[in-house]
Amino acid sequence: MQGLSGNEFIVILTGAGLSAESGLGTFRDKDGLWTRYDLEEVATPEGFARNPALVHEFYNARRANARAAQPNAGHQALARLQRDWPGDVLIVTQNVDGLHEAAGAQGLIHMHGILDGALCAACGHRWTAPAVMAPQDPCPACAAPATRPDIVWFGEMPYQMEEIWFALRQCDLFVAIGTSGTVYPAAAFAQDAGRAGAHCIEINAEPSAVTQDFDEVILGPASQTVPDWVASLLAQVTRKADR
Ligand code: BV8
Repeated sequence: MQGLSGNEFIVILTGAGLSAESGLGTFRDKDGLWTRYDLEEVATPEGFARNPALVHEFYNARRANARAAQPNAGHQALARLQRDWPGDVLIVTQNVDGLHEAAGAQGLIHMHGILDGALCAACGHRWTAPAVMAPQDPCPACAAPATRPDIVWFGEMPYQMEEIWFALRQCDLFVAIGTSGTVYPAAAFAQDAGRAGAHCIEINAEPSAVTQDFDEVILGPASQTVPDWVASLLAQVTRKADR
């Protein structure tokens, strides 16, 4: 996108494809998580009620993988954009790993929760999740054996939706990176932003299920396409500053 002033408000939605090159699996690619686990069993409140031990096992394994992973050039480039772009840059991530934070991201919303978070289903208390969580763990605040991963499961309200919808209505540029466009309400964000006048860019390894909602599509691995895209934006700002 050319002709940017540098004051544009940019909202960036990220998905599992951004963390894929950090060694964390995606959900719907070949060998993806949902090809090996039944989503209904491990990512719904009903599944957790039926078999909390299985769900904790699933998230304990992902928490260990995520804690051992490093941010890649895509995460680093987005943190650089937040530092060097004069306008605001908000990252809304569907990812539950901590790789955006590890790369130095500032304005960040984890709309589907975080693996490092634990939540008490009885009193709502939140704390940093231990490496291994188990069904009978007592809540540190109310002692109820009602602890769960602080993750948004299917059928549950994603976090900070009012803030996200407000940002989508205000932004000049909406960019979706590494997400298949199959999970709502995130899959509708490009439509929401485009309807409010934003220019929408999709950055992905392949066109998503909602690719038609975007004005521009950049295909390739995020560890290359995202740094290139960020460099092209910052070059416009630097050129202006040099005048
Ligand atoms: C909601 C938990 C109401 C964390 C996740 C019936 C009842 C209730 C709800 C529904 C229903 N039917 C439909 C719904 C809505 C439902 C939904 O959308 N279902 C789908 C399956 C149809 N949504 C919900 O239930 C949501 N809540 O609707 O509540 C409501 C609605 C509006 C407002 C308020 C309330 C809750 C959804 C959250 C569920 N939790 N995960 C965890 O375990 O991780 S979702 C799960 O999928 C992940 O968290 C992830 O966020 C999400 C999307 O996956 P992606 O990130 O896109 O990953 P995916 O593998 O799919 O794609 C990877 C992409 O990367 C691909 O495009 C690939 O090409 C690309 N890629 C791969 N490698 C690279 C790459 N790109 C670049 N470079 C690479 N190297």
